[in-house]
Amino acid sequence: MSLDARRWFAPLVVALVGGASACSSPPSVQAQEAATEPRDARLDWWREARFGLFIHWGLYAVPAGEWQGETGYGEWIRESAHIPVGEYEQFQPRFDPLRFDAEQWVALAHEAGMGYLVITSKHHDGFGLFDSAQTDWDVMNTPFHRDVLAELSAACARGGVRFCAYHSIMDWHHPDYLPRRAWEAAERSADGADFERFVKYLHAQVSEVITKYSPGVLWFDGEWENTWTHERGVELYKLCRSLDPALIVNNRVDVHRGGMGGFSDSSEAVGDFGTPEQEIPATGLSGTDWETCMTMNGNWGYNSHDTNWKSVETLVRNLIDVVSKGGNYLLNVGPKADGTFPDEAVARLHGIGAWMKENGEAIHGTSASPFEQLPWGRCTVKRNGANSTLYLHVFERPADGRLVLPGLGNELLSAGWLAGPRLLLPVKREGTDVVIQLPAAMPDPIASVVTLGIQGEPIVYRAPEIVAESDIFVRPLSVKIETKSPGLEIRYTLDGQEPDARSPRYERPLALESSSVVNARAFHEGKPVSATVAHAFERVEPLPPRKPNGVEPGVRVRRYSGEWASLPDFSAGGTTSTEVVPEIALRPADRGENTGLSFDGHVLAPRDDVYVFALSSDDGSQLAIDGLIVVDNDGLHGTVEKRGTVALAMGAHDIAVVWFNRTGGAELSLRWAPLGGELAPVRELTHSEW
Ligand code: H79
Repeated sequence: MSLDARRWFAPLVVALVGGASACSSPPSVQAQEAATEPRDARLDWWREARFGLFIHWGLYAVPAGEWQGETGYGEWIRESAHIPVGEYEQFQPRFDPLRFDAEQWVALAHEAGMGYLVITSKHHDGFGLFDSAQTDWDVMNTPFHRDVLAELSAACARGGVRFCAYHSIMDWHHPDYLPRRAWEAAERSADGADFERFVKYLHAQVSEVITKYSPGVLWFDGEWENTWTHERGVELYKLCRSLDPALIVNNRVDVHRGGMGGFSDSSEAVGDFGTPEQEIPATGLSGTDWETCMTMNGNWGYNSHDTNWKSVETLVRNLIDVVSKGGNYLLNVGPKADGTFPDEAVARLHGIGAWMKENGEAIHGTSASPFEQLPWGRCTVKRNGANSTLYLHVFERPADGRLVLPGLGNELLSAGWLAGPRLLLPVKREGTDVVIQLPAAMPDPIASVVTLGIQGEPIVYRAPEIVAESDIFVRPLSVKIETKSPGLEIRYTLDGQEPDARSPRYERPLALESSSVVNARAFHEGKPVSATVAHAFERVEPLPPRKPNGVEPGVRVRRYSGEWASLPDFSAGGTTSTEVVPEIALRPADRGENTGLSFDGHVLAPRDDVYVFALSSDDGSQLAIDGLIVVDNDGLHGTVEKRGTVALAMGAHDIAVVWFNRTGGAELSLRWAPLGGELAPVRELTHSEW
């Protein structure tokens, strides 16, 4: 399932167009069914684990970050230092990590409380740490001559750690991989290179990794180059799942990852979890699985000069922070060329392990905090039969020793320390808050965990959220009011009044028929327990249809060339060619660098309605309907989808899309749907005579 399907019902960028018609009839409401999706049980073990070890190991460990006197390199050394392929290949006969001991690596991960490890079967340099029948550019052709993945996957099976693999799509070694680095084009000609043949090689290697080593996760990367496309991502994802239906695949298999933030921004995207890199999102994303990957120092691959190590305190608190937001933490080690982990990494794994030994229960199998920010630390939660346990991770003891949980509606059981002899702590209720009294001395300087037992699932007094696909509508609009706590009731009004105990209770999505302000508030046991939230929805007049004459099938597209950082004014001229095409999409010839396209024609609205347009592009693009900008997706960026809405009367409307690409990946796709419908490509386009 795509990451975004569950976010579809979120507030959208709304293009308010057409005359807003103030409706005089009173607001009316009718029932509609809400669609819910079960979360995929395939991910259960991974969600339970919450913490994993990333291992970046390969030939780059031999130079250890140093080349010609410069010491700042890591696993990107071949690209960053412009090392010619023939010179880089000289690291292969020097790879002989005689101290490698798979059992020891797995034991270090296990003792740190990690449930899985992800090792580079192949990084961007193309070199494989496994026995591949597809190439000699692998570990079997080194003096070491041992299959690292085979030894590690076997040790994982014995050591209680799930084995997983990272496999780079980008490949700086395979002769068929494209594009070439600009700096090596002269000495490594791209003549005769055939990317389709590379894709076959990639599929063959990925099949080897899956069938020989049974990874729990396949973690792709290097998907951002212009040769990789959404279609290729879908194919690769399907290959993985066909070889092992239970396999978990990250979202970098597709092109929609949305930069280092890591969350796919298209409902088309395949991949099972988001991949923020070197960052922790400000909040979780409900219903979306994600994993933050992070280095312990500044590099993924081993760099002997990198002393920028994070403290054990930072690493443990990062783990807690991530888990309190519903994510996983994948912490990296870059082993040395002798086969051992750097001493600093071992010391940190031991330090984390010491905390996890006492407190692992507050991490493993827990889910996101039901509270908004807590000033003293973080919270994680676990169901426990009919009851729940809140794990309160105290980073900073409040000066008065009062640990306050704001607005907690449950019956309380007991509070106490998680670690050590589990001593009880005094807990009391103060109005809707719960207060636990802490002693003067805290047991753990990194994070002291207090457990609080409560009856049922957490009921936290937070304001509800009003969500709809659009703020404007033509036909009845479905509006949801959501609360994070199942134990709360929501009451709402449509007449501008603050909801009270007599206001209607929200049970299912509202269907608004006229312009209304929805006011909503949470109640518990008959009493209001949150602030009131309000959201205005407007019934609008749709834009009248155009009357184009002499229409022909297809849209007109003009091609331009130029080096831009944002959309230029194409009307200024400089067209290189013009033709009529069936769809607003790129053809292979459009994917070059420094190109621009401008499409124009007519689109046929099948009925009076508000239409959602989803415009996805790399780099920038913009959509106008009847001369009004509906989606602005401008700027230099990877594949990003943006949406907008517009109210259209049945009939023909002018459509214009402009797009440009500077370097790297090139994507353009436009889909649309009436409100509540499923996005589909815009078809049956027409254009008028010149
Ligand atoms: O394997 C480690 C790194 O070697 C690899 N990912 C981690 C897990 C990595 N490759 N590149 N980078 C990290 C940084 C690259 C960022 C960019 Fe982009 C690629 C900037 C532009 C293209 C990602 C895609 C951010 C924007 C688009």
